[in-house]
Amino acid sequence: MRLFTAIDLPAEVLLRLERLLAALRSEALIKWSPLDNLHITTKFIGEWQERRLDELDAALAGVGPREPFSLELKDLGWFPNERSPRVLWAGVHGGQWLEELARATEERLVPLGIPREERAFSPHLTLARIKSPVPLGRLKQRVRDMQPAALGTFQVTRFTLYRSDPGSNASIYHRLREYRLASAMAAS
Ligand code: 2AM
Repeated sequence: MRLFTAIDLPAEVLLRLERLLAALRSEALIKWSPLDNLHITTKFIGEWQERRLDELDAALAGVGPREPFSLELKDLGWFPNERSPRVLWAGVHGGQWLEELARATEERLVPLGIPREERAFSPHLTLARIKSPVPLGRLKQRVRDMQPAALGTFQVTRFTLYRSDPGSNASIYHRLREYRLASAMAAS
């Protein structure tokens, strides 16, 4: 199975994203992410054997303890760039704590044989994928007009282990386990 860890979004942020996507979707015929699929990946694990799930679970449970931290969603942009885009994203600003969570997750998984990412951690929400050349002028202009697209700030108190299954249109993500950041647990 194909796995990754991610931060989920609270209901009020999803509501803003729903409105944003409703405004953008009609501007271009590209592969828009279903609302349910939106998440912030902290570590892409890749293929993993089901019989080794407990091992992975134990490693992820050891990622804490750490403070819950605040994360801001704003700015829209294109990967790799606006001229030849493959992904439309919403920006994720979590400062050093988000970086640190991603780094700690990665380090915990190295002893299990899961390699470190070669590319720098670049937190984002994938709003749409561009798989084939289609007219994007209207969408690009709309995205420019919407900047800085403030989508909200929220506290990160946990992260989730996901399984990604291929779907006919978009991948289907299943929540497997949740991991609370330790101080959040102490506070509740
Ligand atoms: P993306 O949305 O930018 O494609 C499941 O595929 C999740 O893991 C997605 O959020 C995806 O990010 C992320 N991911 C990171 N590295 C990946 C890789 N090498 N292959 C597939 N997905 C990856």
